[in-house]
Amino acid sequence: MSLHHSDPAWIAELRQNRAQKRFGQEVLFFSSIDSTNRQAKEEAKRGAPEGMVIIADGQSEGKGRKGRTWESPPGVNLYSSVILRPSLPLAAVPRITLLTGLGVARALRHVSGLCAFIKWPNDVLIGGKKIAGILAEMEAPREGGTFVILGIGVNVNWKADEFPEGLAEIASSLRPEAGREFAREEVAGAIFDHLEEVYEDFRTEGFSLRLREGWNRLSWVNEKWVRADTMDQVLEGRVLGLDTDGALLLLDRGGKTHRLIVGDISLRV
Ligand code: BT5
Repeated sequence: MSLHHSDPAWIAELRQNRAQKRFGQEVLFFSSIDSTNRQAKEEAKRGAPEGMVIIADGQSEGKGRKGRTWESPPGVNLYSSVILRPSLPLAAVPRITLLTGLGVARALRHVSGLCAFIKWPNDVLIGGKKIAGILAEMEAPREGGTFVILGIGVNVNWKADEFPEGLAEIASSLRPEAGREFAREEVAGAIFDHLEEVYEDFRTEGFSLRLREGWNRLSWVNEKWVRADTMDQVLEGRVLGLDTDGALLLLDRGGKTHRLIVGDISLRV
């Protein structure tokens, strides 16, 4: 397709590597875009198939949760959105976020050999710093065709001294952590492979013991004393792990167990 002529080598490589796979069999690449999640939604509304991936070299309005910004400088990182068409209710989105975290953490371990952990609900950390973030958005148009957009941002070759003010303390990228550069097609390929795997498990077995145990093993917050902001309340307690429904269990000082579905967690020292 003429559309692909100006695509960079790493995208051509990725397409070749994904030709026989489900996630990324079709890759739409943009050298610059506002947000790959926004674009993916548009593609999904036009009927794009499950597994289509939107990738951008840089984003001008990369989105985090709750109106937050995802810093997206060009040329160094991975900004991708995968279109899913699960037959699930809206309430399943938090579980999809958890599964994606598991897939991304496993993929980053695989490509870098580093100990990547999941920080509930949607971050992946290496060395205690945020390397990747996930933004899962579901839409159920009235005319049917429910879809989920899995937005995944990974800091790959971003250099430590290039981080904006304030972010360097809490975030990092694969390059400074591993002391080498990474091919973006490799990072992307590993992520899509691991996502395919967890998503397939989820589809066939639901939120199974195997998935929960896999998640709990890579959880950064389990057994730690945390402060959780759940939108309607702020809680403190020790994290016990995920329960069968995918809620995070928090045991407070008074011995009461709370079930968290959405929110943010910070560690208390
Ligand atoms: C997230 O939100 O972590 C979800 C990020 C999803 C980004 C991807 S990129 C491809 C796709 N297209 C989009 O438009 N978005 C998705 P949240 O948990 O709300 O975290 C946001 C916070 O992370 C910010 O407030 C910063 O503190 C921090 N942050 C911003 N940019 C970062 C970066 N590049 N690396 C690490 N941390 C960052």
